[in-house]
Amino acid sequence: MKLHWSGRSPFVRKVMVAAHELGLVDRLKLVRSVVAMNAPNRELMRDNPLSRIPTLVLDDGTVLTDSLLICEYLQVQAGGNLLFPANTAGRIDALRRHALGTGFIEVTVLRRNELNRAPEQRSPAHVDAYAAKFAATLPALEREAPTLKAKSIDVGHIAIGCALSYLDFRFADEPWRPAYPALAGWHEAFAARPSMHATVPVDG
Ligand SMILES: N[C@@H](CCC(=O)N[C@@H](CS)C(=O)NCC(=O)O)C(=O)O
Repeated sequence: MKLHWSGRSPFVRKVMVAAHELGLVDRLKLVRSVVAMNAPNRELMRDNPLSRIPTLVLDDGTVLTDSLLICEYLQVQAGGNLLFPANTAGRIDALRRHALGTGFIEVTVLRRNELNRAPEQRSPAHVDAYAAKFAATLPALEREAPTLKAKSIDVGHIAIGCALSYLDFRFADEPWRPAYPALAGWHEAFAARPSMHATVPVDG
């Protein structure tokens, strides 16, 4: 399987953590694909017209896009239900936490993109809106800490863990741990997993 990959994408990291947890990482052939919202990658677009990563190309040519779908495909390949609980209540809860974590990644990426624009091109309304959503999500995640601790890993843990590690990678000058101790405690343990160690973000 070919995975359009980048070592700095938190969405790609979700897939890589899942692949490590499921013992499938050796089945992935990583292809470094550079993306930017304002610069479509023509090579990548042959596989994914949306020019987004992660994009997984199966051996029969089928293309899977979106990190959650790719995680679910990997789970099916591995068998079992480690990342997607079999019982309905557990599955809905995992997907609920996944949506919160992935939504946080989306807001954080948008916020960073806006802040990276030249000052005269920035939209103050967007900067303020992203900052407000960012600030409101951290306390919501703090309230999730007991639920996160109740189970070792599923797709919800992966999304929230990768979201928080993305803050450390891109917003290191905005320390979040002092205000959110329960979340910080959970993240410290989660970040110690071999799957997280193996996928530490890299620029370039
Ligand atoms: N919902 C998608 C989002 C993927 C995404 O936005 N990836 C970013 C990289 S971090 C990207 O490809 N951006 C380029 C673009 O949107 O043109 C997923 O979960 O895989």
